[in-house]
Amino acid sequence: MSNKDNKVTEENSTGRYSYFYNKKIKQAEQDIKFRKQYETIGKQTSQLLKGLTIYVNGHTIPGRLQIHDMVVLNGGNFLHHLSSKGSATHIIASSLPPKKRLEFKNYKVINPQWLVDCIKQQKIVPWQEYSIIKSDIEQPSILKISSSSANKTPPNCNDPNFLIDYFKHSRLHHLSEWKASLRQKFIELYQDIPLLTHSNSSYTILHIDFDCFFATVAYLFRDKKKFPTLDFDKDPIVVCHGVKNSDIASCNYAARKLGIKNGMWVGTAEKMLPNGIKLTTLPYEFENIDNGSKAFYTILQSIEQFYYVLPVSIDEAICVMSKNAMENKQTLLQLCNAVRQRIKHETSGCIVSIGVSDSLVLARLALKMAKPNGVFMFDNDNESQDLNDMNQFWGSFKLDDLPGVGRSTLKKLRYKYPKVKTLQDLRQTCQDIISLQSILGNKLGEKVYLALRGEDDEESARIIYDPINMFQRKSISIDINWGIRFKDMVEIDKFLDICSDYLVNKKLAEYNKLTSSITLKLMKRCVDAPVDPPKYMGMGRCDPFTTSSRLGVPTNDGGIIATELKHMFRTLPVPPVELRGISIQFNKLVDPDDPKNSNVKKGLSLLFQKDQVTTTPSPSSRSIESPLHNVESNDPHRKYKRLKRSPVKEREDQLESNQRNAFQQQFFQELPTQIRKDVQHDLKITRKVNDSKLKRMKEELQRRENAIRNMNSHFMNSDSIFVPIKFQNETNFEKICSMVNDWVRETIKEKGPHERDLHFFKKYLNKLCDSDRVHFVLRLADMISVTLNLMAHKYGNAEGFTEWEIILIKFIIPLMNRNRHTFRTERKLDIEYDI
Ligand code: DCP
Ligand code: MG
Ligand code: MG
Repeated sequence: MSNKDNKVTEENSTGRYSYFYNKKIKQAEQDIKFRKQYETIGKQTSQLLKGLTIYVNGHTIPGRLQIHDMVVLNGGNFLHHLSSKGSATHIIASSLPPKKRLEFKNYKVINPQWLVDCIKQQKIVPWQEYSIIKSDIEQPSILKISSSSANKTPPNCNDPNFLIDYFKHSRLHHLSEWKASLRQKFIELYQDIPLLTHSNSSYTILHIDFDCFFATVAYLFRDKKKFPTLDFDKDPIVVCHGVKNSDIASCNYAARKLGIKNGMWVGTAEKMLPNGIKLTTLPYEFENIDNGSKAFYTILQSIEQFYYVLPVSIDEAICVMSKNAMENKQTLLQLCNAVRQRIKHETSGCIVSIGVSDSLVLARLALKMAKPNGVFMFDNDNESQDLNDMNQFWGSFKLDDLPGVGRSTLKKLRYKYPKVKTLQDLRQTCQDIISLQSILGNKLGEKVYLALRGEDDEESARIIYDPINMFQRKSISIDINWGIRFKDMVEIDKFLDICSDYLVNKKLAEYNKLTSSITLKLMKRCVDAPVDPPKYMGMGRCDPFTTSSRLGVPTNDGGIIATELKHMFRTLPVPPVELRGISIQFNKLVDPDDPKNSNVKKGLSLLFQKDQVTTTPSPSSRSIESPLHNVESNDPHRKYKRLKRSPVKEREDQLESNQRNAFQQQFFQELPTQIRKDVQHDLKITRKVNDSKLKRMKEELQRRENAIRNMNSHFMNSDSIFVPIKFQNETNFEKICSMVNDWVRETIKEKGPHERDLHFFKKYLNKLCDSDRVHFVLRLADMISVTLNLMAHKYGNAEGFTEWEIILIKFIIPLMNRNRHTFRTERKLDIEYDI
């Protein structure tokens, strides 16, 4: 009985609901009686339709009574009254009026022949073949690749290869993997070059993007025998997994002229075609897409004028160059065209367009103007740009063309300014920041205000000024929203093991990370959604449930993570059979090579071994050790408890616990076998969680944090704990500072520091870092930076000045960054560095 039915009896004991409820019960009883009568006279019955609930809508052949008998005699439930559509697994109808087609469009509505064929073949035949609202039936994308008909074996989420197969065909999975890998490569390539600074914001930005990338690659690598006369410039072409209800990943510009867009369903696109024009659907060419993108990035990275090639996605990059890198606009245009030519040549014909301007937002808008197959340069300088051109430029964009203006922002702007249609209108209407902030909030208001003036807000500009940090992998996740059909917790636990194995051994290992926080999101079938949604093996309508767990200690131990996931699953109210989708995200990724975490992945037993704790000064490891080893006896609360418990009380407790165990045993024995197994399995997991390494790790961490807190208060006031570090035989830091300052000032004017002096200075800085005194390094760096700034006016061109600049940028700042997470210095080092 469904929850809904329970609710009816409890809340509506009288009235319409109870009438239907009682009627339903009576009819079910009659059906059982009828079946028994049939069996007693020796007629054959079966359990073929067990678990199915069938409702008949309207006139059918065979008729309603015949279908009733067929259903009941074959073990199915016959639904006399459709109280909620979710209560029927199948609706049988011969035809449906348009209103009902709409009403039932998300349900399995089939013609009666399906039932006849099921009984004839004594098996449940696929319902899709018999659907009477066929055109609205979504086909699963994966199935379409591997099979052309629904008769093929359905995907099995219990298959150990299910996850890998799923990822192989998921375009969104490919896109996110590519993006992550491009970001990683960027970090490797650019980590040693100095960051750009805000102070010198005279950069030219080139936003480069392939035109209809997937569609072009699919066309270039099509089966030419199958499409001998296909014309990319004239015929509408789309890339998708199959027909009708699959998404269009990319469509060519011939299709766009007809109103077709990326992201549209194929069925919708087909409706936009004029008579006589056919839509060509081509499959994904993942490997060739990858190759094309590699060629694109290789070419861009080889262009020496580009300071950065910032990856946006597989088909899109932002190239940053100094304004002085090109002589004039003409040479810049020549460079753009040369880049376009090379990319076209080396990708066998893929076209890129380029938007050029002096901010990210303008380059992106210019790119829109450049597409397809062009270059567009926009100069935001009022003096050099003709006012008419300026107005025309802004006037050609809709409000949501502006980066940051999504659907909800658009709605707010339209509500406030119903007459504003273009960005030019908005520029004229919103002359001050206040009015935008009052509609959109402070942050977004400022972003839109600046964007309308062609400037980037601080957050957007981070990609230029702090790309390494921005591109650091912050999380790792998987998202499975198709093919999820489990019977019980045992199956789910196995699946979680596979997910955990994939995330740990493939993803964490690939990026060499540990995780300290997990988020699990489950999609549960909505109460009134059909058990099997129209999209074969899809999610259908679902309610999301999310939970997060902070592990406390970063780890890459698959066992710990799997156990935690199983535990998290059990905290969410999602019965296994109702599960339709799973997402798992590892947040708070940390680097195992970071000395702070060096022991974590090996388990905490090592963590507190004195010689392993390399980043904390020796006194700290001593003070960490002692409370840990004596934690039991030092905990006054525990002592108190122990003292208070009398022997009589202990015996009573023991007795009570024995009784409880005996009762549990008896209770278990009386449970049906399957339920007993399930409950025992669940208890095992819970016990495992309670007793897991993770729990011990969390406790250890807590103790460690307490110990560190104690230690801080212990030596914050006592410098004597530090072993003195000498520079030029001096240990007093103030004196060292003054000495270094004189040395820098003198050598700036000349040829820079002597190699040997510099060697000792670097050694001193390294020692400071090793002994966890990065804040001293910060002070020295700050001092050198200030001196450089003061002397820039007079000695900016001196050899010594450049030398010191290089030392600061290439040695001291990277040294601090490497040590920025060291103990107690983290906050201080978050200071914006202005050189
Ligand atoms: N893509 C996708 N699904 C998305 C976004 C993108 O499959 N939600 C794929 C298909 C696109 C490719 O990524 O071809 C690049 O995305 P673009 O937004 O650059 O789109 P196109 O290159 O297809 O067209 P445009 O000429 O507008 O850039
Ligand atoms: Mg593109
Ligand atoms: Mg793109």
